[in-house]
Amino acid sequence: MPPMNAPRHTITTPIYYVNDRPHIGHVYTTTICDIWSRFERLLGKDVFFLTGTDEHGQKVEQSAVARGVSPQALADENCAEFRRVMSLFDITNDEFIRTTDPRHESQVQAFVDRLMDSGDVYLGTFEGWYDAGQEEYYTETKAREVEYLSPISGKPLDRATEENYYFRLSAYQDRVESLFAANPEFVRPEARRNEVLGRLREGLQDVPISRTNFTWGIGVPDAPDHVIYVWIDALFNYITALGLGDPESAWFQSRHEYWPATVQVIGKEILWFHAVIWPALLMALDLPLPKCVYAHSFWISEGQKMSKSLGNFIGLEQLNQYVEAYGQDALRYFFATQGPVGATDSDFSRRQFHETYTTDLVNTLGNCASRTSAMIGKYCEGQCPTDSGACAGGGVEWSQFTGAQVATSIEAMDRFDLAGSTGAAMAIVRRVDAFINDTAPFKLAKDPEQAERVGNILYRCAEAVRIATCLLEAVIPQAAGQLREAWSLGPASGDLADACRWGGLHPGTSIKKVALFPRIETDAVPAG
Ligand code: ME8
Repeated sequence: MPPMNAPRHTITTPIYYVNDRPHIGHVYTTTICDIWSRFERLLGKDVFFLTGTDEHGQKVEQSAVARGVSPQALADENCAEFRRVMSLFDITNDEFIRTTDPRHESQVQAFVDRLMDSGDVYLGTFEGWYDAGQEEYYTETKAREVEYLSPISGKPLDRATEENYYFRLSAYQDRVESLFAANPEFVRPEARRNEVLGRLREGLQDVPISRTNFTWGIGVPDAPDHVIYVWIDALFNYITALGLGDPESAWFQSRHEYWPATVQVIGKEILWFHAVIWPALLMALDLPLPKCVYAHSFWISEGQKMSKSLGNFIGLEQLNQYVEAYGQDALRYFFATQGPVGATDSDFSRRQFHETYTTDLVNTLGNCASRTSAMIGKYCEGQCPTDSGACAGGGVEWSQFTGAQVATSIEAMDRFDLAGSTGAAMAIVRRVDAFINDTAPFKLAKDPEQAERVGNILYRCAEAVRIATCLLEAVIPQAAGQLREAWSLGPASGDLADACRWGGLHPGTSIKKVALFPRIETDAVPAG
């Protein structure tokens, strides 16, 4: 439990389409949000971590027809797969919302009602282009730009003429521009923000918020032929999950203070909806805006874009093989350190995965923890030695050095720099390794007169490894738990900065030998 009055921190993932099964992209976004959530909890924040499934729309209806099942049956089946992701990858979400939940549906209708009353929604005729795969409408200008082909699937856009309800997005041009001018951090990373600013300059046009040519969706209040456009339905999940559309509800009572979100994490392909349409909808409803929309880039696979036609999508089965061979922490560590969190895409390759695991987790962290605890076992009877403070050689001012790395690691995580944060923790471990090699306690231990020095060296090694592990706990919770257990460290304290202060490890503590990361054969996971 976070302390009373702990600062709130709300983090969301996109809600995932149930027309298909989960794949690496879904697992990635969810996992990095899990890492951020865990890290913020370790800092003592009161975190609300939201994820879920996007279950309406033409795509789901069409997939259901193709499978010969009802849309709800397909939604139930694939939603169960997405829920499985949460348990398979030890995701600590606080809520899993489904857009077919009646509590979501009634709130969406209430929001649309409010928008109609305020004049932000009106009935009009849409003429333009439609990307059926993405369920996204394009204006003539934008369609021309993409040569009338979907930038995602490559399939031709459909010409669309429809009587729809429209959201008066054009009325929000100035306010959205001011939002971006006043909040340089509203969209991150910078490259993505610039992309949005470029498109904003072309001018905002009203967007359809209802559809009439299928039925699998939430009905527009008092308009039986219309269902609410899936994107509008989906965006509202972020606030219906907190009960904002129903102030009488239990969800509202216990959760409304978690809005606005601290960060809404998405993939770069759905940036426009989140960076422009979403804040304009919130403005129209007089609701606070999220502090930041963070759009990460894409995983590609063995150098190629993943697509169904190439059949190279990394799905749950394959990810499971990685987890079974290398462990859950290995996948999380790979996502955190090698993932496309910034503005460029990342390649998921077996070779790179194996190398990262072996170099960082086996040879560095695992080896260092095992070496240190083995020596404490051998030379200090398995008890944490005392540090007399005398010089032990090796040229490291440990308190200062780890203090600086801890500050870097915490500050990097605040900027969503997962690799930077993890790197600062691993730098501590690497320094310990070099320190052991430089001071050679295993040689000194042969001389009884050097016992104090050996104790000093080993205390410093163990304490530094403990601090690094505290910083890595959100990324590799299983290994951190193992080390806590073996080194009698007790549970994480909820004040990470304090837990990482030099001297937290008490002399006399029982330190058992740990083997955190086993060495794995190169071809542990079969190709593709
Ligand atoms: O777009 N690499 O759902 P979706 C990294 N329902 N992440 C990827 C990825 C890849 N190659 N491919 C997908 C939808 N993702 C809507 C969202 S939100 C109100 C509605 C991740 O099932 C990334 O987070 O297509 C992307 O935004 C999300 O999956 C899209 O999931």
